Amino acid sequence: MIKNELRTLGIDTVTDGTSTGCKWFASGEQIISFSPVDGKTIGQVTASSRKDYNKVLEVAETAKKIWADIPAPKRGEIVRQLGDKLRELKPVLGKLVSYEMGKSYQEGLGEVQEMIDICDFAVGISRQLYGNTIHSERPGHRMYDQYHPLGIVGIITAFNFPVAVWAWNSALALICGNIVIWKPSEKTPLCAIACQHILADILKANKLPEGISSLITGDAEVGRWMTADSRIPLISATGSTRMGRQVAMTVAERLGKTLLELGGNNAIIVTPNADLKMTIIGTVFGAVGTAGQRCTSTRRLIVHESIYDQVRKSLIEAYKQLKIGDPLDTQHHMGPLIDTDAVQIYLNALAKIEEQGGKILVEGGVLEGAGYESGCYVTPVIAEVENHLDIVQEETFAPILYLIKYSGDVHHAIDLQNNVSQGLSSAIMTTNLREAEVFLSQNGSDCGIANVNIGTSGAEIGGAFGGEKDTGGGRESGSDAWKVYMRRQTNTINYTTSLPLAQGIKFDL
Ligand code: UN1
Repeated sequence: MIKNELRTLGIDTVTDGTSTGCKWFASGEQIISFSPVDGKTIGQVTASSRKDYNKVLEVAETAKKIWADIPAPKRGEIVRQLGDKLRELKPVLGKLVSYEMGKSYQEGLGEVQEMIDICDFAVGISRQLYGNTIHSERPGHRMYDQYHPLGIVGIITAFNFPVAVWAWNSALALICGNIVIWKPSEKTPLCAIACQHILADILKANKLPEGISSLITGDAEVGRWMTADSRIPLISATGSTRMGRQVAMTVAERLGKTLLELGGNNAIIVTPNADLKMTIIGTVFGAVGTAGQRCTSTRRLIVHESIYDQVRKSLIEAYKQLKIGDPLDTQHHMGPLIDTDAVQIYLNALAKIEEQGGKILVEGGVLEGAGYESGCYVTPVIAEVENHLDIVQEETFAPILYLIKYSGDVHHAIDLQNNVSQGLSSAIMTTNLREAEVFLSQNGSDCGIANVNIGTSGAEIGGAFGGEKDTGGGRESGSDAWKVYMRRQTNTINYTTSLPLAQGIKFDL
């Protein structure tokens, strides 16, 4: 189905999954890449063995010194070339993302656009790695802080954004002077291989050595090699809270740094002052986009009692219009879940909703018949629930939307919204300035992202992306997230002929 695209991206359907740049090798287990679109095998990848991993680290150790010595704007130039290449390959890579991961082609293109955007952003930042100048308390002294690269950045990514999250991390890590080692999800290895090829070709054309960007593939065990490895000062990991906790503990034990972007349980508050047309569009896209498999997907809709029945009715109507099927066919709003395990998790969640006293308003189910042979297509669900149910507290990576009623003023809705362990994205639909400002205030939303009259998903790369509490506290992509990829050094220079001590201490010999 995507033979031509694979050819354009330089991917063989039987391929090695370890690379230090242009060199490809691997001696581990076999990973099969299945498309959830039609259940067909796309390719077979040999995963990394411990021996392969050690080789990658050896090459990385040499490359990191060379790369760190290249001036930051010149490193930015490499990232600029990456952005240009991605512009050229956007339709091809977008299609592979759609076919291997199952999101709609539009969303596949959107994901590649995020890669392009972060490259542009990083190029600009490569000339703005500013530190502060500080006035010394001693005469004839100069003080400043400066940022240096950390060395090696390990990147662990999830299947749901199989290319963009690598780009957010790599573009910034690279301009900051780090080299990168990426372990993608074993569910989307070909997307990763495509990205590695694209960057490796650019590095080669610029006569840069092996090891500036490396790829390792495999299961959680391969991830553990990275997290336990003190040669990798920063691990940036995206995935479930359960996975993030493991990563955090292992990296903390060696006092390394982590950047964690974990689960969300994102809500939209709909107040009596909401624009209902915008609310319905924002909610439906947030809940069924990427088949509910974004960490920013809308999971809860917290609606004021005065408009509850109206919103419920409109949503049920909107869900009837949804077309589910091949994500490469632009008529369809929603494609499949990533695999049949994800389907099982969705079915278990539906059973739990009923067991725990929730009421299903829009029925779920697994689609069968022509076009649905992969067994990964499900229907999106709306359930009427109370916020405190155990199942509502969990992040189920599927198109299940919980409808929750609130009464009283906006503070009650905010309390419900904050009353989960996760803290990634949140939104309020209101045309009332007071409600919006209360939501954004210090005692308002406790999430890393808080939007007004926008849904919970689809953040722009220019803002720092991430969240609080069980979401892990990390920030990626825009704003000053680049600082996470660098170490800060404070420098004090004495240009006098005496040696005054700080704090006025006298120490005469
Ligand atoms: C994710 O699901 O891990 O805000 C990332 C969004 C996208 C990124 C989601 N820009 O929905």
